Amino acid sequence: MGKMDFIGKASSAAGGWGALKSVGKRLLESGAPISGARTLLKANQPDGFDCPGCAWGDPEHGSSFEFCENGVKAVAWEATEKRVPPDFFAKHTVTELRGWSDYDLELQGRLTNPMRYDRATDKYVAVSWDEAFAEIGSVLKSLPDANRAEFYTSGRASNEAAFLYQLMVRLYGTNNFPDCSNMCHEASGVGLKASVGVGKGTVLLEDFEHADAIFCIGQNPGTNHPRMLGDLRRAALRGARIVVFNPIREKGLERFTDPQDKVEMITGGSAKIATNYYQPRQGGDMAAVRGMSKVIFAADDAARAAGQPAIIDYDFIAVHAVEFDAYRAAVDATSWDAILDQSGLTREQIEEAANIYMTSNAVIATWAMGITQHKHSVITIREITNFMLLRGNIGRPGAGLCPVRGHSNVQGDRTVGIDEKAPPALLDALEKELGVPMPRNRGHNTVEAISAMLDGTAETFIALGGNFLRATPDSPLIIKAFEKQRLTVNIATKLNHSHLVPGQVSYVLPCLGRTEIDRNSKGVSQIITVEDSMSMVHGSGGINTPASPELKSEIAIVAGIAEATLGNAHVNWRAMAEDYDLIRDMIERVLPGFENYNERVRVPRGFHLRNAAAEREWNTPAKKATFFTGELPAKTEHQQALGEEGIFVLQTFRSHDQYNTTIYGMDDRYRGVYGERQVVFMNPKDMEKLGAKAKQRVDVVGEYGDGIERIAENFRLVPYNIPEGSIAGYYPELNVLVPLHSYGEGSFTPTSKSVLVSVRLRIEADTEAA
Ligand SMILES: Nc1nc2c(c(=O)[nH]1)N[C@H]1C(S)=C(S)[C@@H](COP(=O)(O)OP(=O)(O)OC[C@H]3O[C@@H](n4cnc5c(=O)[nH]c(N)nc54)[C@H](O)[C@@H]3O)O[C@H]1N2
Ligand SMILES: Nc1nc2c(c(=O)[nH]1)N[C@H]1C(S)=C(S)[C@@H](COP(=O)(O)OP(=O)(O)OC[C@H]3O[C@@H](n4cnc5c(=O)[nH]c(N)nc54)[C@H](O)[C@@H]3O)O[C@H]1N2
Ligand SMILES: [Mo]
Repeated sequence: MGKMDFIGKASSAAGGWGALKSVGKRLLESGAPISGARTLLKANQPDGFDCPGCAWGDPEHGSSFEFCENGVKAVAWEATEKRVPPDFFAKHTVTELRGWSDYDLELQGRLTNPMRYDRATDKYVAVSWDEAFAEIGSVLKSLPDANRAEFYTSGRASNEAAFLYQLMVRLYGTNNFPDCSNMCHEASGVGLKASVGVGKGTVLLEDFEHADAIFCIGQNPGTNHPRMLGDLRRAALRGARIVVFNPIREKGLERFTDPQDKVEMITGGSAKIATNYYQPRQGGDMAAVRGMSKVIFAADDAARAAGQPAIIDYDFIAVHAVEFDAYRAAVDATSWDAILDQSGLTREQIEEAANIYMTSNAVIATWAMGITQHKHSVITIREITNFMLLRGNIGRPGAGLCPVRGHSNVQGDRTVGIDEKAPPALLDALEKELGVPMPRNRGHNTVEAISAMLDGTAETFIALGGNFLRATPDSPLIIKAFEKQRLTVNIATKLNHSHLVPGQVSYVLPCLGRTEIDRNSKGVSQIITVEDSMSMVHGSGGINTPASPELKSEIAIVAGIAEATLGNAHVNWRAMAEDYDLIRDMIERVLPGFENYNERVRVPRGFHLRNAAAEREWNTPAKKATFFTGELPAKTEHQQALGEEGIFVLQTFRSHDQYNTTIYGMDDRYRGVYGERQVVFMNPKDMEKLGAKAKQRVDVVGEYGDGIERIAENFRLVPYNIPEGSIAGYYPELNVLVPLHSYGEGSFTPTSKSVLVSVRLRIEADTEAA
């Protein structure tokens, strides 16, 4: 402890030896030192498995293993040799385990047997799969209304598992599909659909080789998409401008040592990533982008007045877009005062960034949670799209929109039907395929599911992966919601807190992970498929022996529940679980773009799912790319915080040693924090105002103003290069402060990046000396 990184001391580059050291350490801790290394060589290879880490694309050329520190951790964490057998549960009551940390629970290793909660002893007890399926089926059959059950999905589920799951749930009679995407890129889907007609990114990985500028807005790829750093680095080295917007100076975006580059590793060299780094206020991106558009309009006016070529691509706009004049009017009506106050940037900075955009032929815009987890995220994404439309930067080489997805198959899960908004075309196709009506009403998203679980209108919760209890806002409320359920079922690889707040009946059903060989009853191994952020669909087959002979694949588990609940009248569930080709055949029949699915996933790298917007075909109501023409938010939370004494806007983000609620370790190397997670990053000027010293212990108190007391106790202040009035700390520890009913307009995504709080100093005795 104590190796804190203070302002201005961005000591070394991201990646490099630190990354290698960290990998070795995590491999050892995860209990996977030998088989782990072998397993790694097969990650993201044509004949191996898809890395269960992030959703960044795989390179077309070069078959050599792309080293990724955090991919290694994800693989090693799954390929551990540690086990959580029935014996483990015999030794610990659920009440006791609830006192364990997220880290300690998952560290115990892989679940091995289906387990049922026994209320009398407060312990999980092993059961047979048949008993589990039968009881789950009988509870589901007994519900008076299918809409009283919630079916959660986390984004690791394969296309096949997710498709079969939505088939079961819709045949059962509901569209209640809360999913991790609701907390993640929902706003990107909603915003892009309205603007360009497709809720996905329009670029291919190859486009990063041709872009002249890459605007990287609100994301931390050094930690969360390390393979993206390789692409950014290659772009930077060939002279492309990398323009970063992030309130925090993230080391991974500043310099990167490529662990693949021997010379760099030996000489201690590194490449600069960001050519321009802007630190806007929290939630101030829409204003920053609108400011750039304002500069572009002015420059375009001036150029044309002087008889020079236009800067705006009027030909593109005339053919492909609507609402351009109204957008121009909206930008004209937005004052520089509003732009500068909301963005927190100077006019010179905005002009400089706009100049890079104007002088670049091909531009890519990427973004992630720094954009999506705000109240105004949908319109911010639409504003980014406006900005890109101005020079026709969609649908040509080296240019386009790139929401960088989180979970490795979250995009695929949506494609194959995990969607509470029940896409009519999919429902029509399913009805045609099965000859039975599908539910047409809108189902519950994550926030609505929690509300229904709390108010008693939902009484069963089933999760295909994930850690719903820890990933969602207002942690104490979620515990109440779980306790009220008649049935809770978690399909999982590792033990987590969602398993430890059982409903009246509760099951934990252990499944195979991506890294493991998945054999059917005849011993024939099966592959699954996934879709990455660039809409590439490819096959994935595990190479490790399963963690326990009792494990079933997610597909087999879904099929087991489905058969027990619905019988085989419309779907032969068992046949599907025996042969995943049959599932793919059905996907091919009901979804466009999957022609010759079984053939095409068996070629290296798979195939690209057609993206209409990338081909300049606009599936919006106007059949054109549609400019958003509204105003800036009246006031962001950051502006509100700056206007009120003692109020801060808190963002909850990821450390370098975690995968969402999975905690690999206690370090956050790039931010200079070691050995602890209960920290809050704060500007030194704010610390001074508070009268706080470095390492001072504080409580963070929710100031949402709905009368609910929210408090995160005993965190340590870390002075950091972050805008005044803004603080940051780690999820899920700080989820106690995120209000369930504060969510994005039009997206329902909890506002995990703009939570109003105050900070109380704890008594001096608590403050350790440096
Ligand atoms: N190793 C690892 N990889 C992961 C994950 C993981 O936990 N660990 N999670 C996966 C998942 S599900 C996801 S969704 C992605 C998440 O990937 P990211 O979106 O990179 O995740 P966060 O850690 O939430 O980082 C948010 C970044 O946005 C910045 N930010 C916050 N607010 C604002 C704002 O208002 N404006 C701007 N411009 N920036 C802002 C923060 O400073 C931070 O750098 O990563 C995926 N990959
Ligand atoms: N405050 C705050 N809250 C957030 C966020 C934030 O930035 N701030 N980010 C949000 C985002 S972007 C997301 S995506 C969600 C994530 O929410 P989730 O996807 O629900 O959470 P994870 O932590 O990824 O889930 C971890 C668990 O998944 C299980 N698991 C791992 N691999 C597999 C597998 O192959 N199959 C199955 N069946 N189970 C598996 C393990 O049991 C593990 O404990 O959290 C959201 N919550
Ligand atoms: Mo995510």
